[in-house]
Amino acid sequence: MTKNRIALITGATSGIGEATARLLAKNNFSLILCGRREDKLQSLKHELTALTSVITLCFDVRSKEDVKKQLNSIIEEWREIDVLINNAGNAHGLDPIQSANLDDWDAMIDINVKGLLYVSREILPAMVSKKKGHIVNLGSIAAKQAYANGSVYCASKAAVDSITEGMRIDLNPYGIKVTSIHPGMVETEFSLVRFKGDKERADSVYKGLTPLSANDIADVILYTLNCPPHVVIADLVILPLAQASATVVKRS
Ligand code: NDP
Ligand code: 8X3
Repeated sequence: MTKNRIALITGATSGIGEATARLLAKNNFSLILCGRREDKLQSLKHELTALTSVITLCFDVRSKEDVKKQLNSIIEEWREIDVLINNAGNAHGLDPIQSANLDDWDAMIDINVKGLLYVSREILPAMVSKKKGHIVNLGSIAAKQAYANGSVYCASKAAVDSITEGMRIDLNPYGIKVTSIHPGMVETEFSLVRFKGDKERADSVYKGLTPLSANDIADVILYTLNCPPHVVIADLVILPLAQASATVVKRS
């Protein structure tokens, strides 16, 4: 019997991360689930333990110290991480550059960019020493095209795009795969977080169209993880049929 691969997923408590955890659990991955909501981590662990081995780590990716402490607390038998899915992230606010909230900017840059870097920096040395591994970074259509009132979210995802390209270059000598996934509109808690709990405004984002689901993106992530050893899916944009670009959307 082949050994399960170990996948560490950040942002596993909701949306794309949670759907990916569920799918990988059914496809021969052991899981390290990360997020800030301990209750959600525990209920997902409880559910998925019927399918695979699961451990959880509760930390905020913004804290360099916590990231280090939590990732270093992983016990020996879980340390050989094969797959890192850098998914934790959100948009905070949708406001013009001249009047946006500075705390929203800090959140997006600290979580989406610096958090991804902190987590990667802890995991990569072991992958480099064993010359094996796969990093999947969640970018966005917003990485490719800026849109009105989204400049800093778009910039944070453009930074992820650039970091991903750089990672692929730096890790090329070590045979480590690096994949960027850039979804368009996916209905998750994303808009609820962006609009600070305003459900009506969040729901209106997806009105009159069929958005992608978190499962659609999980399917794509699994596909990238199951390609033959010599194949790397480097950069993928996935849109719902109704969406032609970051801003062009057909609604009924
Ligand atoms: P959700 O809001 O549903 O999930 C976000 C996840 O990130 C949660 O599990 C949350 O967990 C975690 N997270 C947020 N902040 C932190 C933090 N400071 N520390 C640790 N974990 C954190 O959104 P999605 O599933 O939609 O988003 C996942 C990724 O996909 C993000 O990077 C997003 O930018 C990207 N994306 C989403 C799109 C969409 O339309 N939904 C489109 C393109 C890209 P917790 O709160 O427990 O910490
Ligand atoms: C999330 C998709 O278009 O709201 O990254 O920026 S979008």
